[in-house]
Amino acid sequence: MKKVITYGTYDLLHYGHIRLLERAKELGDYLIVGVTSDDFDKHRGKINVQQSLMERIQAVKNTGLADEIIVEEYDGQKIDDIIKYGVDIFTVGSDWEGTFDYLKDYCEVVYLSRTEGISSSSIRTKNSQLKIGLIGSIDHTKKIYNECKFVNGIEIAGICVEEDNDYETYLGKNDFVTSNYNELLDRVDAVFIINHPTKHYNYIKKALNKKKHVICESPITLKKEQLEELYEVAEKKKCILMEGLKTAYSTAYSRLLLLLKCGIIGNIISVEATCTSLKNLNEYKLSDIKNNWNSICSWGPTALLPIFQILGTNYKTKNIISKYINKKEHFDTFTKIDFVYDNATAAMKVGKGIKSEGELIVSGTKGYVYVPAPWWKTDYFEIRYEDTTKNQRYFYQLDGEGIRYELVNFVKATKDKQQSHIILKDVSKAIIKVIEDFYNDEVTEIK
Ligand code: C2G
Repeated sequence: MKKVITYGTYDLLHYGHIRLLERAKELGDYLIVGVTSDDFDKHRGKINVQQSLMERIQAVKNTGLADEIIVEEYDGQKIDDIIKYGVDIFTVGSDWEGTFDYLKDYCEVVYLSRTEGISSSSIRTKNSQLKIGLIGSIDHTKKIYNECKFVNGIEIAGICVEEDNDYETYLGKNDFVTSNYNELLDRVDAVFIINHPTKHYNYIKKALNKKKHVICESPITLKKEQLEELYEVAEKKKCILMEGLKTAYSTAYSRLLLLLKCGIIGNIISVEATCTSLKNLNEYKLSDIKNNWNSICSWGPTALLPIFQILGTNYKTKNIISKYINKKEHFDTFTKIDFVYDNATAAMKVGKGIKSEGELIVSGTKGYVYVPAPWWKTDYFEIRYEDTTKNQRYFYQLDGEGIRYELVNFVKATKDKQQSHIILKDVSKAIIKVIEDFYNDEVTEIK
């Protein structure tokens, strides 16, 4: 009996896939189809897959062409499978021509011509093309602008610039650039707001009232009451209002949260998060300070995220300590906040103009988690124990600092018409409450 094996994601199974499976089947007597696991696809940079592994397996099953279906989970598995299943022929579409020649040491390799004019990407793009507008400074919008190119189903329909000389960065391509926010809103289904936090509330409200979905760089507002109001408007207008906090969407960080929930380090006693960046703040003039993000807005939401997601939002007391560059403008160069919970404690340190080790440490009764700097865009963490032979290291692919996954989540939320569950409203509200208290001067100042 001649055994044939082929692999694929088979997302939104289409005629191109079916033709390939038919021809693969004809090469022998028994066809094994390897369907890629969700993690493996993420690992190899396929982040736009819309169907779950089970849905994709079912679709392959429904073709009636596969005699056996297996799951592909790791690099190099093809060699293992060929040996394990006694495979005679490995086959795949011609888009992979040459890539799998190394398998010739184990079996025959056949590249079948790919069916032109159809692909999962084109179906995904056709299904939903979310027209998004970007608003904010060049530094901030440029990153999002670049990452949008990697996400299916999203298209930049315009950019709202704040400074006249920012035009040039975007013009010259097919970009629509304006300094008029209303003009931008009229062209889009959704906006990504990345301008100064003091402007967020008005910009979000305007967008939601025009029934546009919103993703806004954290902090969404500077007052808890305003955030609650915006959530209500979003609900009334049936729009998505999503927190733009890229760390929350990264695979390593979200897997870490799950492991902690499983009790991998026992009861959690302490969470410590530090985020800093160094800029020569002596150069800041007052006008710069007004336009710039202070430490608490730049880094506060990120540093507070693991505290509230791990320990919850019901802390008993907190103590904010800040060092200012300009107290009147609330421009802190460094802020440290200690939280006391019933059974735990937490601390965050944020700074612009001071530098510290940007690590995340979670301590528990059985062991601790160590996420090395910069923890907010990590692809790696360690679970460490007294008995070091039990230590475990975890690696996950991180593309585009997490922005790419954030955008995928946003597109999905707008398509499903369901707010993303990654950052719960309670967590967002707790973050804003801390920032509001900072602005209300509930702060111990150090000179
Ligand atoms: N295919 C095709 N014609 C198309 C689209 C896809 O012949 N228009 C083939 C691909 O060449 C592949 C199979 O259908 O052999 C599955 O395609 P995908 O789901 O896109 O999977 P892919 O990313 O190509 O994974 O380990 C995974 C494999 O390497 C292939």
